[in-house]
Amino acid sequence: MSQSSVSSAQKGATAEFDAVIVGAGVGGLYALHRLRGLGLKVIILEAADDVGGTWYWNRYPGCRCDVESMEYSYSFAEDLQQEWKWPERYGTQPEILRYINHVADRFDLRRDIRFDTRVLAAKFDTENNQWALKTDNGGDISAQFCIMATGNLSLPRVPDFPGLDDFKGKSYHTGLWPHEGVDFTGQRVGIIGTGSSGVQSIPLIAQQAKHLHVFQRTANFSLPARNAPLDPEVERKHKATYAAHRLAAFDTPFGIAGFPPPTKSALEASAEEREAAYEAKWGEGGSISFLYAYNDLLVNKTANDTASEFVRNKIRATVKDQVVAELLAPKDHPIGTKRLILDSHYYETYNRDNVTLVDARSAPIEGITPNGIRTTEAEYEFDAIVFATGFDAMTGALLDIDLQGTNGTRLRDKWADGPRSYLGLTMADFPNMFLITGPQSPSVKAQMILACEQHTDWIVDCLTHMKSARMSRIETSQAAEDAWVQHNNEVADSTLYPLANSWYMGANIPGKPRIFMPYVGGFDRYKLRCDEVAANNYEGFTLSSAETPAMADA
Ligand code: N01
Repeated sequence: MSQSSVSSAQKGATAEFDAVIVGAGVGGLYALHRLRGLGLKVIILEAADDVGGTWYWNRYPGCRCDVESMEYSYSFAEDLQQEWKWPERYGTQPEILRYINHVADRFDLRRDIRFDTRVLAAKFDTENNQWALKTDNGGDISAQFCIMATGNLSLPRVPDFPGLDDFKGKSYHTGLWPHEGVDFTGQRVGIIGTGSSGVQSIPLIAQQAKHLHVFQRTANFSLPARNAPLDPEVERKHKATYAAHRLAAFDTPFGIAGFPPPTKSALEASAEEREAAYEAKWGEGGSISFLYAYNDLLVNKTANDTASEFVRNKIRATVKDQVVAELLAPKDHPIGTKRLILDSHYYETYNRDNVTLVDARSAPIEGITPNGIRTTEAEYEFDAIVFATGFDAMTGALLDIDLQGTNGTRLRDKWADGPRSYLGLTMADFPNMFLITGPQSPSVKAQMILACEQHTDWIVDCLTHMKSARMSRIETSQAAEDAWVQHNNEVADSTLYPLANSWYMGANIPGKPRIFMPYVGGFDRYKLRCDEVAANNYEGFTLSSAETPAMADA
């Protein structure tokens, strides 16, 4: 059911707006709220039939956020954060979606969202300084500004296995989970993938299925989340200083306050000290906490080895079958260089009689058969297959839309060798277009909601400045973009991150250019740079009044 409140008269004709936002996830919703506050005529175009973005689509069993619920929420409205009650330390998908729906209603956002509308293409009309967007439901949109809030992990991907369409049972992708849920009771289930989605869903699917085969190509590091009901006293204390805590979060490397950066190298500590420190972090739960045990875990391989081996030993101690334990113990990448997973009883699940780990590294999956999955060594029969195979991350959703800027520049050509942006916010040849948490911004390496807020706030300040200066067009210089891309790469190369075949590197998509995509110099440093750019009269940008008048007064 479409919940679009945009009048049907606008469908089929070109509707004109000051700004169009693509995507009604946490980024797009906040952008709508803020741009409306500027008095602009704004619309969101959203492919789904409701709000929520990633939290709308990912409804697999066990789906929950790996950032604590008191942090993973909007900071912009004190009343909202004081009133909302999170039941658990880490929010479940249904709870987070309920929160996002509440925000949409509370700020009356739905009336400016056109649901069931996928953007197919957007082209910049240089003469009129307008973005012209084509959608799949017949209605075209034109707007002076275009804000891409399309998400970083929003284009699900099933590998191109031969025989995919031949499978006679049911198949599911974790990122496109049926709304009514799936009951695996009594079924033979195969799951492919052991990233965050696989690791979260495997323990719950195992509780239902008659038998679960897990196809693991690469073992991943996972820490216990230590999820629990939110302690009322913790909540009370947090809320007593919520506003100050949020402000402080903007000045931290991950956009989360309360984790003082470590000052000591792992190599300065004795083996006993290190063991005690890791043990304490293991007991605490949380990935930042663990990786903050020492200051060099993400930059020094020898230091990292000590933390990696600690977790491998935990896996060996948890999983009874030592052959299985050794397969589950990651050895191909330093801990933290792939997204560090938080789980609830993941490794323990392999002690169940109805769970079998299949090593899809030594015997790769050759294809899907009518009855199941065939590897180079064996055939397996299933009633259902779950693809926990991830996303075309960071760039996929943007490249899925045929974006065309000035001089006929297509994004697909511009990014053929990897993404290029200025601050992950804008791109040369794409005037008046802004990215929310685009590649080469902290995005997935920060608390995502805060990252969305920071980008939107910057854009709103920029548009306010343009309005007062009676400017109608902003474009990024090629030199500024080149310098930022180079800086992004240099920062990544000073860390261990590029050592992992991660989706941060585009490594999960065959043929995708290998470039480390998120900015890992720290959210705090990044925000300072964005603020500096604005304070230096929008350094790296050209602002002009071009052929059209500046934005109309509200
Ligand atoms: O996807 P992934 P995800 N044959 O890309 C395997 C966020 N998230 O959906 O590593 C066999 O991590 C692939 O194997 P390999 C979070 O940022 C957050 O799990 O490429 N296997 C891998 O094991 C996360 O990092 C939360 O060798 C194949 C798996 O599929 C990101 O989303 C929850 C294969 C894909 O793992 C993505 O997580 C969920 C093949 N041909 C997600 N192709 C929380 O907040 C792929 N694989 C907790």
